[in-house]
Amino acid sequence: MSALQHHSNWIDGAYQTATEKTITLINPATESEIATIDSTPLETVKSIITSSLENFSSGIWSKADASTRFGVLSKAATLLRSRLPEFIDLETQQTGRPIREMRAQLSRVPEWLEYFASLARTHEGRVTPFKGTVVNTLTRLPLGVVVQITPWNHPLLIATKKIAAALAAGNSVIVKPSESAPLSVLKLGQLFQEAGLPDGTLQIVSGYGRETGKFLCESPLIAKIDLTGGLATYAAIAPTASKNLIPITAELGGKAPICIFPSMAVEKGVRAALFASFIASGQTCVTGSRLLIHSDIYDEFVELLVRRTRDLRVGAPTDDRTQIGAVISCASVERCARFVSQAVAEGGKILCGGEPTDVNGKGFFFQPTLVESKAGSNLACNEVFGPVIALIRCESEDEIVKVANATSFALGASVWTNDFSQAHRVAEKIDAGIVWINGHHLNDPSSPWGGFKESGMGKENGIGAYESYTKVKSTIINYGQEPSWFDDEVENARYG
Ligand code: TXE
Repeated sequence: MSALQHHSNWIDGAYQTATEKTITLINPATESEIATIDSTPLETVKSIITSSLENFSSGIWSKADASTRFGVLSKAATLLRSRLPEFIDLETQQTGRPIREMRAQLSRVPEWLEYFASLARTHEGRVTPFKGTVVNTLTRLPLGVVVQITPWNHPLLIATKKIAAALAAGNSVIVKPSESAPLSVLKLGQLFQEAGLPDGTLQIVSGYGRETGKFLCESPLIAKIDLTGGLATYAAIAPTASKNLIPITAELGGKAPICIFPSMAVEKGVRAALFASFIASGQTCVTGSRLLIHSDIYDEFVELLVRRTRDLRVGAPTDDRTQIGAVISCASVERCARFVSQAVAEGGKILCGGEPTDVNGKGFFFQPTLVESKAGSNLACNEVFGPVIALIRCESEDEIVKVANATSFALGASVWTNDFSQAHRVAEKIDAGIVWINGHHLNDPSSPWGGFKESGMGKENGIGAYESYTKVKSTIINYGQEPSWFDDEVENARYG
């Protein structure tokens, strides 16, 4: 029997171990084993779905009034805020991301609970301008049992975004967190119970994506899938979901361009690029992974950027001074290395970094890397999901826009300029779900988040996310006194 702490599934209001079969979690920064979780067998997943369906049809949450939902979600926010340090520690251990990043990110997560609590309390139905003596009301109902498949890069933030929207709308929720970083999400189960959420309304199930996740997504009994993950995962689940008429919100990959124009002070642009590109070691869907720099400032900009990148402090995530932590796995390090060697084979020039590294001989680290690349090359078009950034010299505004739009992804993009007209002109032409002007990574619970093209469909955040967890019911009330059809008087009146 392993001496590691086991973190069980959260099912029907209790931590329950589903199986002898476990998955061992590794701290990516130290390579040490940190805990085990269930690899939940399919029979158990099946009974969890049944139990969630019972929870939904009981009405205990699906028919709870708005003020109850508001109260529970608000209390969850307060509890989370008071327990942030334990969540931050877990997040740092399981992701290998620097503790200073996790502090900054997690301190904002309660806002998602507060925002969706408020939406639950304030969102109103509508009355349409229906013709005649009719009142037509539109009310929003929860969908049913919804499945959320979440990733390892921002485990708590992404799961909380999705859970908050779904619960606010009255759904019963089954979350399958990433098998690489599920610990903080599993902890949410008890927190919601303490906040007053009825048992069985939120189930958190561990396991591999291709087993547990796949089984959940293929169930015809569920009402929606909300996925943040890779395009391959979307492609694996979409055919069955489509056959079962189950809607999917999909937040997939990205290849965000950072467009730097000459009016931007070089110093400021460089700081912006460092933040956009290297936060989370480049493992976010909106990582500024392509720097499109106007040739008027290219040389000066690149010279300073290279110097600053070399100064970034790679180190132990638990050290407050560390700026760059680990990547999630050994496979991730290998993927970064493959991208670098292919970039070189395609004529790219490594300006700094380019190699795997370690901290005290351990860990899955990759040096912050800048590669001068050609538009259209592998590194310029495909997602690395690591700290390997393509630098592309562009001769004009038009070229920057053209290159920015020349990938199959369209999630995030940022435009850096002090020319007000140029900012609007370029932002308008960039095909992406999120365009920042003089900013990057800016996120708020009220602001829709999601991409176009192969970056996915649907939105997280905002009123739209809440509404995507509801279905609209139209009730048509006739208060007229006219005689009914098949009455001669009526037929003559209409056709006479
Ligand atoms: O994602 P996966 P991975 C992108 C990024 C990255 C690539 C692969 O490009 O390099 O995806 O990362 C579950 N049925 N993003 O392999 O596998 C899995 O268990 C149901 C971008 O880590 O998609 C986990 O819970 N579920 C993204 C979740 O999907 C399945 C963040 C995500 O894992 C499944 C992460 C299946 N068949 C990766 N297969 C972002 N947008 O931020 C896997 N899963």
